[in-house]
Amino acid sequence: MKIERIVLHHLRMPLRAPFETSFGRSETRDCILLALYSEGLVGYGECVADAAPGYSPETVGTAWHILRDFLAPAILGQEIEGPRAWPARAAAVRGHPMAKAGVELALWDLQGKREGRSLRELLGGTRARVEVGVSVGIQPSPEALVDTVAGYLAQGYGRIKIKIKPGRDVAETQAVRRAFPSIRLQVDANSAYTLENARALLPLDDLDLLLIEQPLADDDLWDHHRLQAQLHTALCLDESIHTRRHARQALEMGACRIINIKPGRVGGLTEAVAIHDLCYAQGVPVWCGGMLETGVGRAANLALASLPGFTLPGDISASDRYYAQDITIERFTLEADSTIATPSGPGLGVTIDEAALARFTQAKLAL
Ligand code: OSB
Ligand code: MG
Repeated sequence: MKIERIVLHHLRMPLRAPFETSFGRSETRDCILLALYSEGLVGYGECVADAAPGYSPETVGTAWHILRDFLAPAILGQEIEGPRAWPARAAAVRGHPMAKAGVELALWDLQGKREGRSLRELLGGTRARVEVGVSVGIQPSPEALVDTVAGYLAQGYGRIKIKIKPGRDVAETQAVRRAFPSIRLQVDANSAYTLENARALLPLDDLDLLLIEQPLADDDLWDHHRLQAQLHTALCLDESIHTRRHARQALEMGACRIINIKPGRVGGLTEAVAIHDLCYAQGVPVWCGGMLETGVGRAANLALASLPGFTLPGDISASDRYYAQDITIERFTLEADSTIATPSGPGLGVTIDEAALARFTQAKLAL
């Protein structure tokens, strides 16, 4: 396919409720929507870099620069066989996985539209519906957290993840476990602890959690190995895993027993599927993480999570958990069994709501 034109949109969308993690609190969510034009079709991709470098070093600003000055010139006006050929071409740029993943996703959407096949089919997904959970931000008190969790359980979410940070961890998790003794529960620290102060987390080991996500630094596989050796509960890595090589080494080292796969963090769906395949072959459970995606990124995550190794529920909540107004016409809704249907239309299977897109666009660049 020949890529004739690329348009970048910097979006800022109001969240329905503020989202607080160990690295900060947001009331809005920024991202870049990419549109790649080829032979009468448009493919869309979402670059999940946030406004601030809290979760990862990338931001909307760095991704805009890398897309405009390096990644777009590597593909604009040129032929490319398809999305699987993109990682090799993008390899001249070191790092910046979220910027790269945005382009790759638009290429997957184009390929699906050309062939009349859904992204799920292209990736080899096997399920028409995927199990999902909800990621609950840090709340003002343990009581407020229990109330918030009760609300999501009432909506039908069958798995709850709560965000923790030092001083806002054990009492909160115990309160939720006491209120709901049998729910599927997990916690996410977003790298807020050191091996020394992670001792405070040892009481979590008695709460029958599915996993403890990324307690220690993003660049620290070894201390995750040391912490895992002190716990019965499985550690799950998010921020530490950027490539299939990291995944292999983390598993060999015993730094985790579960991996959270996010296409943006690993540079795109090709690498995401490779990490899935590696884990699936070893019987290691994976699940699809989330970055508060719009309907575009959400459609992709649903397709990815339909692969057979995604045996734990994903952070892929219904559209209305995040946004009163999304940029896709399609909205993803929760079924009674805590699943969401994977889109079945060609490519991502979503249509852009042009009025909503215009409303949320802060800046636009046509290349
Ligand atoms: O660590 O999984 C994370 C959101 C933004 C950045 C990092 C993370 C998250 C979430 C929310 O936990 C997942 C979602 O519902 O999209
Ligand atoms: Mg996480």
